[in-house]
Amino acid sequence: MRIVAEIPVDPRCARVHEQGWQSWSPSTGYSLAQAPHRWVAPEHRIGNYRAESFPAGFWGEGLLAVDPGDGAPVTVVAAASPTEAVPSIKATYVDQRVVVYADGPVEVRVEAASVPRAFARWADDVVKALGLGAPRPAPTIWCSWYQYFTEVTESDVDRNLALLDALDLPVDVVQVDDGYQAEIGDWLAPSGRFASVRGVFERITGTGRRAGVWTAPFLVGRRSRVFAEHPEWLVRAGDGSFVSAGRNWNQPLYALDTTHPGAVEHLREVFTAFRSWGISFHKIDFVYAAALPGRRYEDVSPIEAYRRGVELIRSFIGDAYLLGCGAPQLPSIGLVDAMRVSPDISPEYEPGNGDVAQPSQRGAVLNGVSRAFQHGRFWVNDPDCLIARPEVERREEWAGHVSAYGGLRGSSDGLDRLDAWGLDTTRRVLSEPVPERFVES
Ligand code: 9PG
Repeated sequence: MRIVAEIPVDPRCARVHEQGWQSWSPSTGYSLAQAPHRWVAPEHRIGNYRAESFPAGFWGEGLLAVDPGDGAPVTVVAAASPTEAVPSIKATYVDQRVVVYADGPVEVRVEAASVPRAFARWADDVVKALGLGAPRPAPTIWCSWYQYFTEVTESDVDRNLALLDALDLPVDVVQVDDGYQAEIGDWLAPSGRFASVRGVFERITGTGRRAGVWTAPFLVGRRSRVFAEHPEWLVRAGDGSFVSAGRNWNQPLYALDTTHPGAVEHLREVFTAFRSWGISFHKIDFVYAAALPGRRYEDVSPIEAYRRGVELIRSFIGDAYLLGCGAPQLPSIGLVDAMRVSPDISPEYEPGNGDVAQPSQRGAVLNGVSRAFQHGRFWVNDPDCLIARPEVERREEWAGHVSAYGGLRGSSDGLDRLDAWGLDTTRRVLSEPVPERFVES
């Protein structure tokens, strides 16, 4: 790491704003006295953070800002080529100064503006440099995850499909989340709760709504057929072992090598099948896996491997709408229509183990606010779905957040679980016009 800035500050009022690596990584501002959010359980590190350890101080992935707190301008330190390389940026307080270090090329900008506006101005310049057009407006969605989780059944989807019509809710896309598939990696084979994968999507489109599907296209679970039959498609460490992509669903996870011709054909097979079934919305999740460091078939950087993987999917899905989740933020610029900018919402306000990268309203709100500047510039922001059923703690606050920071708006309650307030609020949040931007530059 080399020093890239030394900023005189008022230690009582100064704030450092960190931006994390991927959708679920904590992103927010801190006073110098605060301890930044870090993982609590080591098994959540790979799935939520990039750094292997955090030395004392502040740590942003490709983006960090310092507000000196004395009225002097804000300093933004940002990746010089955010779609090619994302340096880690560290900041520590020493003797009336914040010293900023980076391990790769960064741009240091001084802006007489609030931190959100300073970030927005940087984002405007990135958009201009890359020649990006305005993002496509998002459809409204109903998502199965936050009511049924991995236990979703075919009849859960059918029942909610019927209720959408009965209640006349303004939902464009019915998005089936995790649980329809046989295994992580085996996307075209049904789980025991579905007669087939194809059937449910054809029934959705048969009602006149659009069908959406969840995948974790770059993850391969230890129990999957893909793992058993094609270990050569996985990213490896220097010693030849499989690189870990974390642990979830009670099994170890590995990363698909997006540069391997066999893996490319596998992705083609999966996504062209989805396309032939009329699926026009894709939530691609846990995609950080394609950007893990390791040995690949072709010798490309992890970010290059990630971008190739997403570009491949894009090339297979026609003009379907593409939502990134668990996605490295800066490396995704220009690749997705919408982006999850937060960890998962949960009926509980506080995260179970104190780690705000884990499901909670507190963590989802922190990220949704701190990444508001991205909306309308890099993509449409997805702050995660509205959940409005009575058991949701502080549900009025969550609905207020989705209303204020929702670019993509979704509902994820069993519609028969909503009371009058929940139903009215769902209808309202899904019907509101979405602002073009949340932060002006
Ligand atoms: C499906 C879910 C939903 C949800 C996604 C994502 O750290 N973790 O182990 C971890 C697990 C799941 C998770 C996020 C983090 O949720 O955000 O909307 O699609 O997968 O499994």
